[in-house]
Amino acid sequence: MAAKVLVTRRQFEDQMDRLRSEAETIVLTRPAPATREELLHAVKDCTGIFAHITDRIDADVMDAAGSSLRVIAEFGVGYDNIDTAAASERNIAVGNTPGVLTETAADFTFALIQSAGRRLTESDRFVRRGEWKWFDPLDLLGLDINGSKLGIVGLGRIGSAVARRALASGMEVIYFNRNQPADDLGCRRAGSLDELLAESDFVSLHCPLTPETYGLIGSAQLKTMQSHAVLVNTARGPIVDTDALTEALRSGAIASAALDVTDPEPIPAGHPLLRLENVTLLPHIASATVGTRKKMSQMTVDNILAVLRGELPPNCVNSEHINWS
Ligand code: 8YV
Repeated sequence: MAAKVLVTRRQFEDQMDRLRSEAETIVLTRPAPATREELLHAVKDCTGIFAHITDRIDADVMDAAGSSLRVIAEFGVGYDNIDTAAASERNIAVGNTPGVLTETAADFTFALIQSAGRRLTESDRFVRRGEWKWFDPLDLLGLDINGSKLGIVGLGRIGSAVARRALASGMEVIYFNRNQPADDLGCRRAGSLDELLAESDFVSLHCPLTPETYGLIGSAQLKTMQSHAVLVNTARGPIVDTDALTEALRSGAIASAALDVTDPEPIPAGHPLLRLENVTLLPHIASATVGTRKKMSQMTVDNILAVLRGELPPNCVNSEHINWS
């Protein structure tokens, strides 16, 4: 029987052609993510799944696929939507796309730091509403980038790339990491998360979503931040407690936030965050450039094709648990 691959969202056609040349390829093309029922049905008898952040790939999905399933390839570097322990137990390789989006995500994060500091989205809305009547020297005052202190939570690939941009722009950078990074770029390691939060003018989150980082930034942590401080999240929504953040923004406990990721995602219509002026809300687009998304698609297909040929994915997060011999 020919191998079957499920692609859960529309993707670049040249990459789909690469899959089609080696496997029966099913692409779910309707704009919305697959419902749970659709996913459970569509995975049946698949050898590979080309997965996206919107798919919860847990043991039930793996079991619905059946014993043919050998690879789950995530379109992204973060793979918190995949139960990797369940995959390892079933000898299923999990692939991802590290490296290729690092600089793109860092460009975007630094743009958010600058935009939030200088209140760009708020100022744009002010002009569009027709409220800009005259020059006011005391209106829409922001926070300088140069000379400010940036606290990076998670000095990994993307965190370090953001740190390099910040250092080049005259910021002081401190970081908080569980492990000692290979190269800390000469930045100071904060003794604790609280120390980083208390000292920083800008805080940018770059840790993966794990049970340890779920709700890492809650009400107590937001109260530790300075009232002029800015929180930027381009990592994963559930690292921040949304209700606590909404309250901190409303009460002025912090000055503003810029969020590319939220919990829930998307933020539902009518959510109180949508009524606040001091927050920028973006639709999870940190890696969304033509060049980077094309490379991510190619890497995801590379991960699947390797497995169809009997090899491990070139970027495999659970290789030590896989034994196909
Ligand atoms: C992806 C991301 O765009 O790589 C990641 O972890 O969050 C983004 O780059 C997202 O996963 C879409 O599938």
